[in-house]
Amino acid sequence: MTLESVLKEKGPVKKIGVIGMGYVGIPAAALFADVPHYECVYGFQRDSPSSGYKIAMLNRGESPLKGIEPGLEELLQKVTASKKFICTSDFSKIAELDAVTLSIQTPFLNKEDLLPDFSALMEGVKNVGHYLRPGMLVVLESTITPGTTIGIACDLLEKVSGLKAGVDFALAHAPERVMVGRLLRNIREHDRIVGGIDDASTRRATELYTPVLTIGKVIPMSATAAEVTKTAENTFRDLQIAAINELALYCEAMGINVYDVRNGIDSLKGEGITRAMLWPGAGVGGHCLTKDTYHLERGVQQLGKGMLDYPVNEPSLYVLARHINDFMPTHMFRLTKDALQRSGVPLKGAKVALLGWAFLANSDDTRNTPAEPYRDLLVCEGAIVSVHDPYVAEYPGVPIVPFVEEALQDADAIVIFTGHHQYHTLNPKVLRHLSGKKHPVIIDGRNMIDPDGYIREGFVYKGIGRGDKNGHAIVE
Ligand code: SAJ
Repeated sequence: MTLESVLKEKGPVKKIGVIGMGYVGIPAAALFADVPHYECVYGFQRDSPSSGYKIAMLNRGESPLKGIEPGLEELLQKVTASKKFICTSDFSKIAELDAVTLSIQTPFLNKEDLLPDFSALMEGVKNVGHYLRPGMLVVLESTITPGTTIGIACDLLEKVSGLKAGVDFALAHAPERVMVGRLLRNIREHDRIVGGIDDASTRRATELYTPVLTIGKVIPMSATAAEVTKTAENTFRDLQIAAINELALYCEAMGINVYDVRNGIDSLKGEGITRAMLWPGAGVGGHCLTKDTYHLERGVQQLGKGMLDYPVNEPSLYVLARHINDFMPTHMFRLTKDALQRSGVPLKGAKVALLGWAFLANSDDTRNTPAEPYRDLLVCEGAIVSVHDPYVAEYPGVPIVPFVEEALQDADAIVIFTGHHQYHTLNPKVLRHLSGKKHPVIIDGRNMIDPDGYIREGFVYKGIGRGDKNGHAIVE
């Protein structure tokens, strides 16, 4: 029997399981359950001390996710009321299903060796293997190193189940492309990359996802191509940011305004001309761009072993981009140190108001925030750092003050690290009054303020990419 005939015998996809009730799995399960011809969807969640609470919450139609997710609660209410969605910790129910997707986090163990921790995902794969039956489709949605689907995931499924991938069951990778705050919209409207280990698997996974797409369409390819697509789409974004960050550093060194140059380059329009200019800043955080490059690199090292033709002794452009972006907090530190020197304040004992701890403007997401290495450098030099963030209430080991005035009080230096809306309205006169200093320092890491207003107020100003202003005369 071929896989095609096994799937035909199984009949169309009707019963679905989603493993991992997180910000990817919950909306995915709710959307599957909302498809009329899908009979039922199980959301699988381990009944662990840390996250077992989600099971009861979800079965009440409540979302355990933080933040506003338009439409999600209503959808959960609807699909739980109709009993089309049930959250359970009973993984044996997998045996009844036609398709199972896995949306389990693949964090990095530590920043040094940049090796991802696949243990949770592989635990999920093993659970599926235990209950795998002929004709089932297994889909990995987590972001994974290229080669994982056809490699360790396939091997583990076959080992535990005794079944053969591509013969007895279908296997695919369909990477998630959701962003917090627009989960349902992203799943419905983004095109969906669907990569099977073979054509029959790709077709089966296409059948699974097509009904949840509204504007988006399925883009079929191989499983490994899908893994490379996902990791490379973030690698390319990180590369674009590094390109403009490097240009900003050059402009500072040459005494010009990077935003003049950016506007100039951007003016080159016309057929097929793109420059995709992004924005320079104090650094790159988050859990996507900071790790997906390293997934891609590991993929080519493993899968492409001995096959890669690349300039001898040259570093990967993509890893170099990561290093440039990770350098920006250090550059912010140097700008702060130089400006304090100009205002005659020693770094040791200087009071620094650090505005913005979240890695992303107008969000409370602090994962891999670039503000942390910056703060560490200051603290290491004996500066006293007061952190404010309108969206972040707490962070392990870092006191965060609730009111910006508290951070600004007596500050020798004010450093804008995250582009929160609130920081657009900072007023130089008010800041100088609160700081109480003759020549307070202002460092703009996200192009949030007008330098001239602060320089006129007697501030020592430094901004990323602002070579035209960073050496300004101090107004007495
Ligand atoms: N950043 C810059 N300059 C820019 C853009 C971003 O310095 O021009 C910095 C941000 O301050 C932040 C970091 O990069 O610290 C990441 O910002 P991001 O806008 O890329 O947000 P992420 O990390 O949440 O990226 C996600 C990704 N989505 C998924 O992986 C599903 C990414 O693919 C999306 O392109 C991105 O959201 C998006 O466009 O919102």
